[in-house]
Amino acid sequence: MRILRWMGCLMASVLATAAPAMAQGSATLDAVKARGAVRCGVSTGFPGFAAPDGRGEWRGLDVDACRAVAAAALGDATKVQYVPLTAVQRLPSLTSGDVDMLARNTTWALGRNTAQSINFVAVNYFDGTGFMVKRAANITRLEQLAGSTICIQPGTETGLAVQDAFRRRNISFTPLMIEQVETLANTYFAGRCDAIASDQTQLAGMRTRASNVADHVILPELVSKEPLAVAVRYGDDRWANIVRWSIWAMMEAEELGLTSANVAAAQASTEPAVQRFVGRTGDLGAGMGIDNAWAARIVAQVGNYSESFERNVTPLGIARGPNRLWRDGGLLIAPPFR
Ligand SMILES: N[C@@H](CCC(=O)N[C@@H](CS)C(=O)NCC(=O)O)C(=O)O
Repeated sequence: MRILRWMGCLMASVLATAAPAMAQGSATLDAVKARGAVRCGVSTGFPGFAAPDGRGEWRGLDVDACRAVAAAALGDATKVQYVPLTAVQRLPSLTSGDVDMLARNTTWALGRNTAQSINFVAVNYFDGTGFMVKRAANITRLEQLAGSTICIQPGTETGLAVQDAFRRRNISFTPLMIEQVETLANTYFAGRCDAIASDQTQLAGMRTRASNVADHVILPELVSKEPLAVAVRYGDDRWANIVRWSIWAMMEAEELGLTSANVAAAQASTEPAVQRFVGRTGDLGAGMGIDNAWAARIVAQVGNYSESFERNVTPLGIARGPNRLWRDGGLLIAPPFR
């Protein structure tokens, strides 16, 4: 009996090693290659995550997720068509096939996953719902917002988080729902709502557009967890792999000490994990239907997670906090690259 089990085991491993690492087919990858660009759904613009800079170039942490996928799939991080989407538009745009991926400060939530036929592939930022108020209103605690009017964008998880938080405290509020983010911010700046509720990063991003930043306070309290994740539509697992491992590659690079400045020299590294990552050994790209230099290219062209964070999020005055690597006590973890 034991011999039989042992033989079964041996056969399974022989079969496993006999199977070649095949180039896998992906309809989305084929379409991306034919088009010569990744169509990436992003927000209509808030600094830090996705917004055009003074020269019209898209910048931000989410933009870097799009660029990483373009570097991996097409060899060039600039080969991205950015598709700005409001909160209401984003999920239908992904399901309908208008975009290949969504990197738009979108909370990974069960209902969205199942009801909208989309798969979240990796969290690229751990956020939470917060509130911004006028400094002059002297509000420091959520309870002081009882009976207030709160500006919220429809099509977001924010409304649900605020409802739960107020119900839990037995206080009420009047929501003022506005779809266009610029109008939303301006409505708050003009004093037509007492507070604006959103993910904390977005509040910080909006505040940079205030005529006087110091007039606005972001309350320290967060009322929900909002793991912001990159998503693809159902039905193309191989594309999902390219997208998720591209995002994780930026985290893995940080863990391995690889940066845009040193990744080329890392080709000479004797460290086995680095050799695998840069594609000198192993065959990690082949299983996704791409070449083995994909991860090194992401780091060379986009940078590691920490470089992206410092370039995009640090200027908003936000610390790494939970978005540190797991080894530094944070929540970011890339599964092993092997
Ligand atoms: N993470 C939350 C909120 C995300 C969200 O869409 N927030 C709005 C509030 S400001 C936003 O980013 N708008 C930017 C835009 O519409 O371009 C979600 O996934 O529902």
